Amino acid sequence: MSDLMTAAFPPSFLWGAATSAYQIEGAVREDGRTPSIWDTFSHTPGKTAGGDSGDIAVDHYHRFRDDVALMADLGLTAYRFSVSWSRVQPTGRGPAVQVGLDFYRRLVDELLSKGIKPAVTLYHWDLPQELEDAGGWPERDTAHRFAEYAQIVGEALGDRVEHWITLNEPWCSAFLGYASGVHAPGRTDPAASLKAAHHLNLAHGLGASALRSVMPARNEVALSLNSSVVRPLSPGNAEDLAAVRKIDDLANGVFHGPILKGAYPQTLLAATSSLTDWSFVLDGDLRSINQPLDALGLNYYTPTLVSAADAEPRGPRSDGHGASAHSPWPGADDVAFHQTPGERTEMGWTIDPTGLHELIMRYAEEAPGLPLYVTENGAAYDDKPDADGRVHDPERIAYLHGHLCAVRRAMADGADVRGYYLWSLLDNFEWAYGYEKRFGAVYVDYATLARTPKSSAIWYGRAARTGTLPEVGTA
Ligand code: IFM
Repeated sequence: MSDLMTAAFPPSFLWGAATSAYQIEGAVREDGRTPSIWDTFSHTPGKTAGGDSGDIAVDHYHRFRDDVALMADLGLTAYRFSVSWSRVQPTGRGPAVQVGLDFYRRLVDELLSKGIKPAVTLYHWDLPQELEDAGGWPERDTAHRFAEYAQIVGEALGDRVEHWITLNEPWCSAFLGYASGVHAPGRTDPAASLKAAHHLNLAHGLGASALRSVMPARNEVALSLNSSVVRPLSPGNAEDLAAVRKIDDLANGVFHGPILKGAYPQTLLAATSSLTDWSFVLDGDLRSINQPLDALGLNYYTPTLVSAADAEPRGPRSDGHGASAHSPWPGADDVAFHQTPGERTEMGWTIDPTGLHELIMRYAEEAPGLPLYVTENGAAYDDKPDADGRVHDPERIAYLHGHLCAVRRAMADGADVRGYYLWSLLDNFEWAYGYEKRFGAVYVDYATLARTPKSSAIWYGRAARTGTLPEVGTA
């Protein structure tokens, strides 16, 4: 066994789990909450597996104290959750509903009373439907509405929450929501998706400033990107390398260009010029977006393998983002996506911890000195209770072990990684896949909503308590 596999993580390292509001809360019609785009989308026939919706989800809204107790029993030290915008600001504008904010105040207080650090994500894909009706993310005003909402939540929770994330995975909001349409609001307009991406960037920048204007300076403001590790099918082939460049711009550069460097990559502007002239980027926008960050969140599941789209397809194709006749990659019809070889999870995503190491090292180099968190990482498996009601998930333990080793290796290589949030605390509503895919460390029986920690939860809890990775096969 290599020394790194047994090397301790620093005592300050956060051992967390992550969730999001629409995926777990339920209670969609309670206490003044209004529909978000995901309520509308999931109630549109044919949009989610089995017609599933988050109406009840795992009823966390009513069971949050039990869920916090579960985390405390396991030994977790951090919890990342998101706020439902339409629970706090039902029309997406104007004054807040206090009862909505009170739910999050109670949740935060419960976490703090158990010694668990809360990390708040302001936007995890559930735009108030009223704002979509007014144009959604392709409409500039949505970014200003987000800043107003950020200020409201910052005022309410900024005294007790240190860790803040403006947006979760804006790539999914922009490109799965407005280009391929497999996510809410289900639009299939490539030009609108690029506008949406810019307005999400602007929302991040304006939201970060709004948070800072009302919160103590010690609080950390970050955002979570599902940055892709893009690899060529044939590393020696110049056309495949050009395909990597294009997808890297559309997956990564479109966000970290303006956010970290204050500019969109020229290669991105050129590759999308037949769709848009980017005239929606107004004077001053890039300055607003390029706010200094206190930390960066990385969400990682699997690498992306691409080639030039040859007339003769080279092997099976898949970009892992669901079936749609419309591509989530605007301007990249000349790129083909391939299945990375190797073992896969239930999502069909290849397991490759080297990608996580690569991603962390890339950010450590591109944004030197910026603290990093893995804000999501995990795997879906077809978990089932055994005759005694226990849920054994050795594959998930192996997945977590491999990826946590990659994190530890990146730290040994000099990256400043401060924490890891397993996705997800509980089995939950996996968007277009409904409840078919189970990502939880805790099993949820959807008939009774009873929670049972899987063996991976016990294993991960041991890691959290000891600061070292238990051997696989010990839970
Ligand atoms: O469930 C999602 C989460 O909401 C965002 N990141 C990826 C997860 C797994 O698909």
